Amino acid sequence: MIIVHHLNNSRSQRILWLLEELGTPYEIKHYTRDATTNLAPPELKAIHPLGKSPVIEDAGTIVFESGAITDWILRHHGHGRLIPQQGTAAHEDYLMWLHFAEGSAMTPFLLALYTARLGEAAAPLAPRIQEQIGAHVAYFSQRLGENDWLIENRLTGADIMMSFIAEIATLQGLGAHFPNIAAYARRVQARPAWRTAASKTEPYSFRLPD
Ligand SMILES: N[C@@H](CCC(=O)N[C@@H](CS)C(=O)NCC(=O)O)C(=O)O
Repeated sequence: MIIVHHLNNSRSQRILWLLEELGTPYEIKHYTRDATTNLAPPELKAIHPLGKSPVIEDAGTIVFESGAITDWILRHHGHGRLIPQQGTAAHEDYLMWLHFAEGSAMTPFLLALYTARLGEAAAPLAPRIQEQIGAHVAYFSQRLGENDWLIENRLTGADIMMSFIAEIATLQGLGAHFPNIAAYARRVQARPAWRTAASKTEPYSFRLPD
């Protein structure tokens, strides 16, 4: 059975959601952030040297990096679900959006998180960081348009990955400028599979208020 090494209030939540969507059996090993530093506990380093979550174990293989984990789970357990057929333009699109989430869209959000610790010293960086958050979310919003989901307007692994961007963008108030992203985040969190995953890990600090 798949083991998910899950850190509370983390990007690992979307992996649990994916497994619930597929109905794939899995076990959660829970790790709790340090109350002062908010970092993962050292035990996670015994699973993978970086000590970050998500990490999964599947039949003896350790898989890290949530985009790779999403793709792994879909290829090995999806039976063709939530992934466009290989060789199609939709599959290429799926790969681009799968990687865009962590490869690009997260970066300005993380920069904002870290530079916030600098107080006034962060002021020269703030305009560029905010402009980049806006640019990435605007691109996401433009691509989504009036659709429910990113690729072929059906749920895929690309949405599993982009769901976290939609959640943080909405919680940071960007939904006012990009209402389709706020609606997308709510669409994600209204899914029965998402709610089942959330019920196993509550509270989740990126849950949108009802
Ligand atoms: N790009 C990685 C990011 C992994 C990551 O940084 N996870 C955070 C939680 S969202 C973490 O484990 N932080 C704890 C720490 O750095 O101590 C992925 O998507 O898997």
